[in-house]
Amino acid sequence: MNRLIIVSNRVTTPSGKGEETVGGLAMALAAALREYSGLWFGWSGKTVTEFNGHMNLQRVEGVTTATIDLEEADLSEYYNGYANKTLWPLFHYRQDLTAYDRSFDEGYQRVNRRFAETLRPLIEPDDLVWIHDYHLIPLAFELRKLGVKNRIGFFLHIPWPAHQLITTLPRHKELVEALFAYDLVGFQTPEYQQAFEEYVLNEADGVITADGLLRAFGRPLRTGAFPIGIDAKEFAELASSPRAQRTYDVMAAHTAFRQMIVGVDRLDYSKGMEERFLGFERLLSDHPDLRREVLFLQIAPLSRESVEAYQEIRARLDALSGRINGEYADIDWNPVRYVNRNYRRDELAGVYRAAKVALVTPSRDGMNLVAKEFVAAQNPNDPGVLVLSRFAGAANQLHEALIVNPNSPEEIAEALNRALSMPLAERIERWRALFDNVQREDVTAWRDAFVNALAATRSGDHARSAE
Ligand code: ADQ
Repeated sequence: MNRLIIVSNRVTTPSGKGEETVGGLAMALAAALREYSGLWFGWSGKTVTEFNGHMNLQRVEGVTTATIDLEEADLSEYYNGYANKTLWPLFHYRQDLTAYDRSFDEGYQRVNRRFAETLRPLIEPDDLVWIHDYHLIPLAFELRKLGVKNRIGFFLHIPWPAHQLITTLPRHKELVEALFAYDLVGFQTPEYQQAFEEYVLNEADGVITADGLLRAFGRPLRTGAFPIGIDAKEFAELASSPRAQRTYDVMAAHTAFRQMIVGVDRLDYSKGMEERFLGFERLLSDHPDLRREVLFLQIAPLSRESVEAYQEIRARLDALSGRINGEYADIDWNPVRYVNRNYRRDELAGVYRAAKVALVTPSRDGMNLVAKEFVAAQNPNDPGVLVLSRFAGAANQLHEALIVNPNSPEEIAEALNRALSMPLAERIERWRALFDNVQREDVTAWRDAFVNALAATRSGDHARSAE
């Protein structure tokens, strides 16, 4: 078996025991590396005054990691700059929040070069290299310049935006051309894959060859849709662990038999939380009978706090939750419980299980793992209902959820009302179909599909076509 080298912006090494609070991507990558030998390369999360290329190699819980430190300027131009102020908002359809600052672009290229130069000596001839996400789009291009001929794959965890939107980015063509240095580029859904193809066919004189490859910039590229999943079995087990049970009991006692609606998201403007709060408010105003019967718990750990747009959304959510509580609360009931902290995964599983409804209503989302975790955590005999945005990649698989337009508080309120009164038989029927999908298309299926597709690409195509 080939060694696997995984590269992502940040390296985190979860133990897989349910104790950590890291996000779904980190969990998925660590799981992949436990199966294959190889290593995980990326930024340590630390900064130094001057970049020194020093690499820190470690072996933690069966996973070898190699990390580098970055400079402050790298952080502000690459991570907080081009990645999170330009690509993230644009790829989530927020052109209003997109910064088109040239120095960000330069920092982004510089960090990708630094990644390539430090990673290069670690790559052995038969290694498969798997690069993750929008921070590192030009990495294969930089590695090819240094003579790397290995098969290199890229997986985009966030949406690929519509053709017209990406053309608003200065030098969009260079960004797309850089993707043609890969052998395989994977997207979360066929829709994002098609949006990418459409760009290439229209803007770069691309063609689709007889064997299904996309050809442009003088190079062939295999693309595919690889919907990411969770470790459904592990998550279902976590949901009935003692720690989850304790969390469930605490929640049940404190909700005093009220029906709990839950939302769990990084505090990000793409997650549609404002409209969701308004949807819940609408439910309370339209259904006075429900007022003391329900409560909405929104868990939203702070994220990317040094980026202004994140400070703004935080302030707006603070105000909104305060306003709804001010309007509707009573001396013994608060309709909204809004919490900004992280929880252990087993506690989170207990929270999901205690909820009657999950509100997963991003305005755009590559996939959304919370939707899948909620499904996996349910009690099969009394499952809760998933309300899901049509703009989450997960809606492409989880058809039995109540699908809503996340921009419409009215639709959210209606779906909530329907979910809260759904008969047990319907809840069970919907949940079974959802769980079946979450279990079948799990993180192992995702990883194997991607790695096998990468291994099956013709090694050396790039070396040949670039000559
Ligand atoms: P994210 O935007 O981070 O991921 P998501 O897929 O929902 O979105 O993953 C969030 C993860 O963080 C989940 O595993 C969740 O359990 C965890 N989490 C959230 N709040 C938490 C809390 N308070 N305590 C502990 N854990 C918490 C990006 C893309 C998504 C895509 C993933 C994976 O934006 O669309 O699904 O990558 O590809």
